[in-house]
Amino acid sequence: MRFFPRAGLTLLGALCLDAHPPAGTPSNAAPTNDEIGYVALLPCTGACEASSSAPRTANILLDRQTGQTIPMTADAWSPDGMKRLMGGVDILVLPVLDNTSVNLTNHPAHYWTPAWSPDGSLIAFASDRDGSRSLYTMKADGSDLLRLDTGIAAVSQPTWAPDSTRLAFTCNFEPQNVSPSEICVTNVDGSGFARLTEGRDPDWSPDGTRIVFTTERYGGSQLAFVNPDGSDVTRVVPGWQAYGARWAPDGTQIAFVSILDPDDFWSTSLDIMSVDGTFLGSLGAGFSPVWRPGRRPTLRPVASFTFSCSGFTCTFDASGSSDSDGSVITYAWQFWDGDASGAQVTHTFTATHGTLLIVMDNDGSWNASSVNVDQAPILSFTTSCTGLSCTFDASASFDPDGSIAWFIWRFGDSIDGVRPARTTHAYSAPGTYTVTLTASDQDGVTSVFSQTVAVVNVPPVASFVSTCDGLTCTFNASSSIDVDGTIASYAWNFGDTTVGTGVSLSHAYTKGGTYRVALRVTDGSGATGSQEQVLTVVPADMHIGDLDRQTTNQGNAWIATVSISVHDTGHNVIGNVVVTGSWTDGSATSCITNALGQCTASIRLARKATSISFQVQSVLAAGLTYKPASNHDPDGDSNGTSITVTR
Ligand SMILES: [Ca+2]
Ligand SMILES: [Ca+2]
Ligand SMILES: [Ca+2]
Ligand SMILES: [Ca+2]
Repeated sequence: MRFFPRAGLTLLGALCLDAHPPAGTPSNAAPTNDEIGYVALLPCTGACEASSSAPRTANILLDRQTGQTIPMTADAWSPDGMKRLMGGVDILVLPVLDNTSVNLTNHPAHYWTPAWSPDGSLIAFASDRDGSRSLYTMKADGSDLLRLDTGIAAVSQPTWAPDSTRLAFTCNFEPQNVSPSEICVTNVDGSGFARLTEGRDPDWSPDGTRIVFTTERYGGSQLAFVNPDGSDVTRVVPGWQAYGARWAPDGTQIAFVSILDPDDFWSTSLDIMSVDGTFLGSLGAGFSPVWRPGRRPTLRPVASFTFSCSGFTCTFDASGSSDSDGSVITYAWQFWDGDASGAQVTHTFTATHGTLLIVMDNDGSWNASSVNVDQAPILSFTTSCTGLSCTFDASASFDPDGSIAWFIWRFGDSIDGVRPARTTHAYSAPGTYTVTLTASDQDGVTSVFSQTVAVVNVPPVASFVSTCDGLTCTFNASSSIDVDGTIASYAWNFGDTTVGTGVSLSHAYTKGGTYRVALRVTDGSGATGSQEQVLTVVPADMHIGDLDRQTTNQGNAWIATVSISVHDTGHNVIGNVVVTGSWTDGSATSCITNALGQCTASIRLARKATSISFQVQSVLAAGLTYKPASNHDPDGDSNGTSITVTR
């Protein structure tokens, strides 16, 4: 749930509210309250998406006037804004832009919430170096360590009065936070200890009149003010769920963490308000605000650099950076995979190539410039076409400082796709095409390369086979090929003035003979190929399939009868065939076969004749050839050509 609508408020909108420089100062002079560091919650990508409880975080320093952010971690700043403090296993002091730290404590323990006194002389902090979490001060060089509290179970978050004589802090009088925490104060010499009121996380106003803190007395977690003597506790904005308030250096604004969803620790917004509680805007999801103090209205430097790369090694030169009212004193480089300092640096990258230059002038003003020096892939490809089918090979392409992650091929005929370096493509029609190759390296840096390819169709090759059964022939042209496409049509001329279409078909000739059969095939691009073959068509055979004999007595005479069966090549009976034969007495006879392929020849003989033979002389039928050599008799009473009838 969200307690207050954020409609219309954006980061930039909030920045505009105090972006006006004081009268009489240069237009690009840094105003007060312009720099704030915090832990930003970043949109989650990759592995952290698996866990909603742990978003990606980044410690950044935001320039509210320019909107620039640079990576920077600081728990607190020196009063002049030129050094950073960081707690942890020791207290470290670091310059603004590099991480060459000086260890102020050198004692194995935990150190929390260091705070530099406004006069620059002391650093207060909480530590368990003596057991319980106690309040300490030391000089800014780490000497003269002094433990201030006694009898308090736990201490944290010291904050200095502006005159550097007193400290307010969070105190607990029982371990494990059994009782509510309180705001306590003490003089820097350990005297004047007082318990002010229930609360935690105090921050003393720069003018010394008030302390802002977090309290639970109103329900939930809300912000309140209290006077340094413990009087006049008032809510900042009644009902607003928030914690972690920090005064801006000039005391006119307060940064704080708004609780957007009390059930989700990470659902926070880092917001700014004026001291009267007027909401000024949000910096986005985040927490742990730390203002950078000590800013002076001087002109910002200009960050500028050139670079040149050879493979993974790049040389950078920032000597063109400048500061018109002072001088650039620090050059800090932040690479994706390391840091460097100095006006000229050489860096050998291991992978991606994001580079950020931050320059700071003698007043502590900074500016930044970033560039991705990742080099784009260098592309080329060869083309080899067989008719409409082309092979493209971009395997000679390379990335000078990485590797190519993917290729997109555009073949110029509206067919595109992510494909490997070597790919083939079949065009549907001949022509000249512009082939465009796009490639990206592993960091998303892309290149584009195009060249034209002339695609010429290869005509199809016609080929066919034929088989004939008598006058009926079948033709098959499936052996025809088109190497770069497909055959669209088959046209036949059978050589007897008739034509046909189709890859395979049959045709019945009306008579035997020699015919010139022509096939013409056409591919999808209209190119043709032809083949002609001479075809000899032979009518089907016929032969005698059986001779049978029969005798009939007629007084002193008898009748010899021969039954004749005529078959074709396939041993099918054939009707309407004229069979002519001769008897051994010299007489001739003929008959015409019926639908069963049979006819009979008879002769009347005197009784004294004991036998007579019949011999087939000719067999005649339209379109069929008599083939005597095929004559046969299945029951063996003849040789198929002649038969003897015995009385
Ligand atoms: Ca300057
Ligand atoms: Ca690259
Ligand atoms: Ca073709
Ligand atoms: Ca027979």
